[in-house]
Amino acid sequence: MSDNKISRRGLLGSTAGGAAFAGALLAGGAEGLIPRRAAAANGAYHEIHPGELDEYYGFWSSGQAGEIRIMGVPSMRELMRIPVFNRCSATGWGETNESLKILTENLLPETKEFLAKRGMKTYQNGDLHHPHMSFNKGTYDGRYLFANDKANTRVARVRCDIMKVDKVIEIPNTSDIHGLRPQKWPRTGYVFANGEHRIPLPNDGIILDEPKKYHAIFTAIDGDTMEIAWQVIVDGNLDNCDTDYEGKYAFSTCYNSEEGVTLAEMTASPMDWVTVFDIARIEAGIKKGDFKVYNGVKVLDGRHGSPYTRYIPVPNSPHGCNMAPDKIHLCLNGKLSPTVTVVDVRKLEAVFNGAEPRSAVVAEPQLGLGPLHTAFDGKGNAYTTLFLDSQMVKWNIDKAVRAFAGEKVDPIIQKIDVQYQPGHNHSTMGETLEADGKYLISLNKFSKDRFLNVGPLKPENDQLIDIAGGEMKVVHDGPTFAEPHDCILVRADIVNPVSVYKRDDPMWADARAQAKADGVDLDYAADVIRDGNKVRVYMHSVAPQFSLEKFDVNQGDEVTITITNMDDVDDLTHGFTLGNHGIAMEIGPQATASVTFTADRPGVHWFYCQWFCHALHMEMRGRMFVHPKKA
Ligand code: K7E
Ligand code: CUA
Repeated sequence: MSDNKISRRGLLGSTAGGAAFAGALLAGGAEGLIPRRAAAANGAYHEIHPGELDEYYGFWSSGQAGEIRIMGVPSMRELMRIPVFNRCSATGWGETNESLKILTENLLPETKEFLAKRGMKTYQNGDLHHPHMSFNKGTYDGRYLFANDKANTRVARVRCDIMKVDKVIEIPNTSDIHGLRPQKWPRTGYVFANGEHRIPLPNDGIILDEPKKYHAIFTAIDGDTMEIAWQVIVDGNLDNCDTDYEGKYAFSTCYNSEEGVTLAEMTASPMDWVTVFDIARIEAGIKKGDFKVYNGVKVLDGRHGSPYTRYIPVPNSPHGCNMAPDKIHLCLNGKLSPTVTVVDVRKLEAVFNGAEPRSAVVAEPQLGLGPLHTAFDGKGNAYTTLFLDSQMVKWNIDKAVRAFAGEKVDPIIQKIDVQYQPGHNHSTMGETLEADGKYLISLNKFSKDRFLNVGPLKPENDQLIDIAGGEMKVVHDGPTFAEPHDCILVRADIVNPVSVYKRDDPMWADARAQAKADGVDLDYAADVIRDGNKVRVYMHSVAPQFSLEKFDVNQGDEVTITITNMDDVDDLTHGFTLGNHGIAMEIGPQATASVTFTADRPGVHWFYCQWFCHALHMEMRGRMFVHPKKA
């Protein structure tokens, strides 16, 4: 450990840490050295020609854009976007009754009340950092994607059969969900979510500027029901997280063991820690009633001295938390420390039984400046992003362990420049037992000069790195809009979405029930049902026509329009846009979608199909007559 000791001063210089950090950040790496498109080590197999399909699905987060993006890898083509926490103009996500139900049904009552006062049903923004797929026996099972919302403390689930969100839950008692990981073994299971920012519990205004009385909270969600199983109060805060391959532990990095609120306070200590959660001990604690209930959730106290957690010191402000597919090594990325701390999870039982916490640390290689995240190739190698150095470093875990034990061996195998300042990286199947070591993605926060100038706001640069040949080679630059923090790369055979919806999909169960109550057959609907000042308009569509060319409502009516797309052809999506009403929605093949609004604009209003569906798509339209209120 001695020659790995970190001096914060040495790293950041003697000036104020923030200024030095920013300076290093802007310095960038060596520029212009990497050709735009190099041949792959073993032939240019990363070239995907027109008509060819990609080998991997990439699921990209989008940070403050609030959505998930589906990419093809290695072509780096963006294939689709899944609206999650954002409002989507194309699909009507955040506007249709079906999406609003999902977005609102698990908001806390006080959130609903707060939003209603702002004239909102749900939040219109989110900050989605970490998309991860559900697991079965240590590898992806293609069922679900889970993702966090750092901005509004939510977790969402995407159904991978249709690539749409089916659950959004707000997490009580905590603030700003950051790290998120599903359990890998035996299956998902729990989805773990880190509340990053410390707040009072309860956060009701009684405690304000008393940071020592704030808490960070770790949440376990049942991935099948999307209900919260339990929460654990911790010391420090919670940044990123991961789980082991035996279903025993979850891990979270803490960059604020100081429990400070200013930059100086948060970075004061040369050591922070990784918090280890013992899942069986926590479950036993729940069983014997060792919890308090806040907002209906069982909350255990996992602070220092509790049987549920251990705090293993890690230098300084660790960020990424990555479990290697060798099932043994957990890598904690130093951020302000040039090191990655490697914990051997086999030594954790001893730590829970009283061994010194650092006794589980088996390596701490010095890799370069600003290590943020680590990916794996399944061959014993790790790839770590160096934010400040603008580099990717490949190193060998076994060599790092041997070096830590005193052997004279250099674990670093190769460093390459990336353009510029990488945050997350990810390798093909790299967070599973099927890690195959073919490709590595570097998600670079800055693109600077890599693309045509588009103004002060530049895209980011997602670089594809070929790692199959043993040597890292950057083979593609891909600009992306704000701000993919993370991605996963899933072998294409694991993901099997349908092309046409099933008519009995639960997504529109409410619309189906209402239609039944109204005596309407959704499949062949062309009905207008009046129910007091509520009007329910039912249509179906077959390209290029809606089943109603016109319908009448009165000013002030609450109108619900429900449309079923009876085309059952692949790729035949219709839409419904109601002019000058701010309404547009997607209706996929065999799907039903609905929207509710108050008809308050007398006159003729055209509706039209906004998804190009037919040669006569422009003719796919109709009229809504709004009769003025009688004076
Ligand atoms: Cu940006 Cu995973 Cu939120 Cu690191 S996190 S870079
Ligand atoms: Cu239907 Cu365009």
